[in-house]
Amino acid sequence: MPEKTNSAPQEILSVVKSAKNVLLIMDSRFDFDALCSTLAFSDFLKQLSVKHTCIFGYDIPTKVKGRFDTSRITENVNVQTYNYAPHDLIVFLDSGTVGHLVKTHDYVPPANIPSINIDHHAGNPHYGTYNYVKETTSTSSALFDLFRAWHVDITKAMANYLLAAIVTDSGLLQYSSTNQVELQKVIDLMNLGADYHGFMRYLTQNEAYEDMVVKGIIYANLVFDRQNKFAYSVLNQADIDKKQIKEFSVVPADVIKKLADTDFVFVIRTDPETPGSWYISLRSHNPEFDVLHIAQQLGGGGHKVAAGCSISFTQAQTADEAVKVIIDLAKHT
Ligand SMILES: [Mn+2]
Repeated sequence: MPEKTNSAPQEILSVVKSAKNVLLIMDSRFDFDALCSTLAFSDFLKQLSVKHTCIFGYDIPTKVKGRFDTSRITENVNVQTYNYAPHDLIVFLDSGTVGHLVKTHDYVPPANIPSINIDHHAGNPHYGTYNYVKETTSTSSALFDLFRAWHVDITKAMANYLLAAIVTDSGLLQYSSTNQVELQKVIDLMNLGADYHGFMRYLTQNEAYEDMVVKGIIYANLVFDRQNKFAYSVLNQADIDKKQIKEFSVVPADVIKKLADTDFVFVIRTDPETPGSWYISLRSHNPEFDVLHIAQQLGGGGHKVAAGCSISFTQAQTADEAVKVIIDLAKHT
């Protein structure tokens, strides 16, 4: 990957300060990093008295709304037909590829409005007019660096947002991205008032019934190829509907990635939000195994150890055929 240059933090700050009406668009792949980076950036804009709007193309999970006040984010906005005219700056947070602003992966930002791209995904092509991409645990971790460089007054609320994103995007401080610098950031955020224990309890000791049921489906459909050191599961929307599950927050591939004696795992899904294709999320069990390479060959993206892509129903009519596509690509990884 060729080295791309980041904009200087002070240059980004002056762009933000001179904006009249900023638009924050949340990435289609909802997670705490996408959400909390947006909330923290919004609080920062409030401090600067910069007018702004936060939009998201989909629903924010109900469980999350019980933890964070997301009322400032307008949900289910069609970002492809949205009227961008009132805005003079767009901020993208946690979008490794700008196309992923929509689940069909074909989003194209308006050409006439400058943008800031703040992110942590490997291979982010620096699609913004201004870019700050740092390979770290989370976008919020990169944002924390910017806030400190900008001498922002990081409130307790902002510290809680940043901490939630760092903790979740690092797999509860377990991924290899969790180094001394990131752990120190957690300490620094706790010193700013962030409630680490409260958030951890909310995350780990508070499982929704729906999530347990979905995990049950994923485990029931688990296929383990011991010889070739991979495993996969299939999560069909029909099986979810049969159990009358309307909403869940399980990240399917994460459920099986700890399986011993595998190089990698993946979950194949049908998702009503991406009709016409299988959605595949891949995870490395062996940290040396590069699943991003597989995803990229199918037009997807992500990280070396956690990546996603889709395969159209015309390319693979059944889940078994989709499995075969992945396995053939994996053989050449
Ligand atoms: Mn992230």
